[in-house]
Amino acid sequence: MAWDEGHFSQRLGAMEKLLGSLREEWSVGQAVARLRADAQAMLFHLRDRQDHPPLAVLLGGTGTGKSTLVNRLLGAELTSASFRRTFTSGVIAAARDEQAVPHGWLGLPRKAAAQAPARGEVGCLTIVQHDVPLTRQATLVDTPDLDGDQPAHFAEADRAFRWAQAAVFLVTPEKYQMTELLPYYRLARRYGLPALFVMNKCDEAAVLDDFRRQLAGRDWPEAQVFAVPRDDAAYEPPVGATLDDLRNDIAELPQRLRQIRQSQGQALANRAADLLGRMQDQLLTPLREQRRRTDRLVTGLRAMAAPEPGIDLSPLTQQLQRRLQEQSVLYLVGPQRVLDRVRQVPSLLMRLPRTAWDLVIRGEGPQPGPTGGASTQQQVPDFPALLADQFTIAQSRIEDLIRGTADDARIDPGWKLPAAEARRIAEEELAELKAWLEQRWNAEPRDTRMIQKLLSVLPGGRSLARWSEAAPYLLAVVLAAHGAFFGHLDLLILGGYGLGTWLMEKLSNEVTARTRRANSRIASRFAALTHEQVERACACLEQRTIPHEQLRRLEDLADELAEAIR
Ligand SMILES: Nc1nc2c(ncn2[C@@H]2O[C@H](COP(=O)(O)OP(=O)(O)O)[C@@H](O)[C@H]2O)c(=O)[nH]1
Ligand SMILES: [Mg+2]
Repeated sequence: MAWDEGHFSQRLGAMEKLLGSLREEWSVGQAVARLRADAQAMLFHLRDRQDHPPLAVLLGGTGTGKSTLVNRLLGAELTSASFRRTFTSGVIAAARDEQAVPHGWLGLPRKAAAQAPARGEVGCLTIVQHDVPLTRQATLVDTPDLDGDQPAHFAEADRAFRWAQAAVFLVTPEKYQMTELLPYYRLARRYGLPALFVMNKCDEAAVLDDFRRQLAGRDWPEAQVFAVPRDDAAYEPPVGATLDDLRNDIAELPQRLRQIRQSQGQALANRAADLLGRMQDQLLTPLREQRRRTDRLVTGLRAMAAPEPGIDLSPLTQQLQRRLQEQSVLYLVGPQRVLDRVRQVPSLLMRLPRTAWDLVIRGEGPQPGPTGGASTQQQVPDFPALLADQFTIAQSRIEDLIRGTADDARIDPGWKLPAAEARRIAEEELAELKAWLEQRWNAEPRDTRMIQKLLSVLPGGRSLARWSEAAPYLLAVVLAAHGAFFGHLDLLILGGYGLGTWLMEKLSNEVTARTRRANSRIASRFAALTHEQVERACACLEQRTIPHEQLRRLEDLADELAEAIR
């Protein structure tokens, strides 16, 4: 494998910076933070000048005796051992002095231990100073448990492994068959890490041999295995495998690292390839997928806001149409005379909306309440409420679309405009229409007779003292007869004439035109509001998605890195 280490290191530095600039809300879980830490670890291995004692990391399951072993090796109570499980909570380095641990090692803030034995802290590197011959040769790093039930502990231990310059794997006769460590044995081989294997609490030769066999099957046929006897056991470790031997081997780590330094190219390339693979799988692929989903969603949402003219498949408008029809029909069919006519022409009934049908056939109103059907018949269509409802429906359609892509967690609940804004559109337009009608009523006495005649045929018309009070009704009629919103409704044709049309004839052209204008203004303002709502939802989605430009930079850098190890 040709391996341009210098170029890779330089580009990886750029990648590390870029990862640091990614906003948390674009990313996929903890992936960015983890990969960034891995990139930093990789950079450490590429750039380390080995001008400090090598960092030997102890790794093992909970209660295997990592902390106890560090203390035994160094002959002091430096790190807290406990029969309580998962006691060590953060990485603890037992070092000659603080300078022995390179600046930025682990990519975590560091703290000098306030007292010994130290317990460590999640997210922090604790350094215990202890100047003895062994710490001049190697810094011993105690870690939380690799197999603990606490994911934070596992992450700490895994991080320490990525930054390690040598590994001391610790097992017990009860635990050596557990699977947690196995992948790390292979990785240590793949990354060219000197590794030492220790069976702690050992009480018979057979388990040690079995452990050796297991290691041989995991890329370590020539593993250096040590045994520390259980306190009360009569067992004696074989020659060369005692605690003292282990201490000597740790002390020889600097020479060993110097010897293998020249042959580390392949190991570093392996590390680099793994890092890139993880970057692709855990970051680039999910980000790319998320970017695609957002693009599709935004396209879908915008298409919803602007239906093709002439083709109205939108359930949104269909529903508004139906509800207006019901309310208008209920209103229009109010007079008993009209009901009787409808009953005489059964074919017409088929065309009535469901609510009107119930009213006509069974005499039931749509909302049975204390006031009963009669008052429902006389209710003027409530445009503001209808429009607000329609807006809420539009919002739930947006939500459905987003949910459909399982992305709802990504959208900030603050994207919704208040439905009252839709209500206000109708209220304002109605108020203007009313004011206009009022003015006509007062200024044009010649219309009065005609208007009074019209009001007298309206259901409840007698109680409508002024024409302006019939404004919502006018809107319903004009809407029905001219289809300002939704195309022609052909509202109700009774016995050969359209009621809507018949009523329209009784309105002056001027009134009709003004009312139609109110209709179309409501329609266009409602469309604008819906558009704004869609844009807000889109903006929320965009905010949660990596921008195209940033994603491209990530991909380009990843390609360059891949190029360098090819
Ligand atoms: N009998 C015996 N107990 C040990 C030995 N090493 C550690 N222990 C005990 O095992 C428990 C866990 O040890 P600790 O060092 O905290 O394990 P860690 O979780 O791997 O750091 C403690 O109660 C230790 O006293 C050993 O060699 N023999
Ligand atoms: Mg411990």
